[in-house]
Amino acid sequence: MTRAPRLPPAARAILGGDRRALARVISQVEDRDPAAVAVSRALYPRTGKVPVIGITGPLGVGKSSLINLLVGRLRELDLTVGIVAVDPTSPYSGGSVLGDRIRFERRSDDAGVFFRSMASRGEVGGLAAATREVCRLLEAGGFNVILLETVGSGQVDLAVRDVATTSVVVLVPHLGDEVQTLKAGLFEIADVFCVNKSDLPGADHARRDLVELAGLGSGRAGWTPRVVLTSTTQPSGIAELWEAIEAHERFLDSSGGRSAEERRRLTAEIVELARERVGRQFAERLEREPELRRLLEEVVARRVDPRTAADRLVPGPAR
Ligand SMILES: Nc1nc2c(ncn2[C@@H]2O[C@H](COP(=O)(O)OP(=O)(O)OP(=O)(O)O)[C@@H](O)[C@H]2O)c(=O)[nH]1
Ligand SMILES: [Mg+2]
Repeated sequence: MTRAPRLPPAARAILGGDRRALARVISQVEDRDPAAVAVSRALYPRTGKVPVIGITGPLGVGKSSLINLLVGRLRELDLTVGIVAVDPTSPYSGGSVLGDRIRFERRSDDAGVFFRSMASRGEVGGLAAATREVCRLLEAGGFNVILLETVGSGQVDLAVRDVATTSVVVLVPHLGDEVQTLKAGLFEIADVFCVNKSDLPGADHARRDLVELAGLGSGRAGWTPRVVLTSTTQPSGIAELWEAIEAHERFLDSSGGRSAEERRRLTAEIVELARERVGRQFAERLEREPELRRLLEEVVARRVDPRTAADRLVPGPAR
């Protein structure tokens, strides 16, 4: 008979619903404190089952307001919710993140809701891996649904696809140039389009545009993105937004896409972690090892080009 390996105390505390332990380990993950590694490792086999919903879109479209109402809806459905807000610049420094914290703190007496904001500290690399780890910790802490807010700024939203099971792209009426941006990037990641601020004029027009755009794409693996209108100031569409998200989650199960997507995301995570480590090792070696330092000097002197030098570090077919 095999015994389950003993869990580190912090992992046991998290599984037992200890929110302070959860908060502490999340901080360690953010700080890349090696203390978190054993905890994450021990909890990993118990994760990967809850939906992670990415809520992304340009600045100020109402992502936090939507999350606030979605949380209310999920609590009505008796689901517990972990929320991660990824701030691409700096957290706790005023602005909307601080505002979000204050808003969410009103729910701080509700043990079914846990809010956390994370800093990317200007580096996109590593962010997806850290965010995934935090989502897994929240899952281990017993939350049924994870909501992930990221500001749409190119690379960060693309990273959302490496974390979320369903990605919601939030927009507002009068898309204009945004539709162009969508074609370039956000469009590829959307499982659900949410036209928020539908209390403002132009919402129906925006919906028509998006439905048309959504129909144009081949749809990822047979899914045509849903388009939902919402307003948080004159609350409407929130139940529909959750239904659209659930429909996509059900689609993942019925189409077999869930495991394929998880496999893709985990591949991205492993590659990201390995790339980070290998990159650091090579940078150190180029400084330290005499032979590699000479190679670097050759590149600096323009006698060897960077690609040839990289080929010597990592032999392989040129691409
Ligand atoms: N008219 C209208 N205004 C809204 C609606 N939802 C949000 N707002 C307003 O839009 C502003 C931004 O809302 P947030 O929820 O902070 O938006 P956000 O996308 O989280 O913003 P960032 O995190 O800064 O990108 C606030 O002033 C909200 O009151 C809506 O449905 N209708
Ligand atoms: Mg926000």
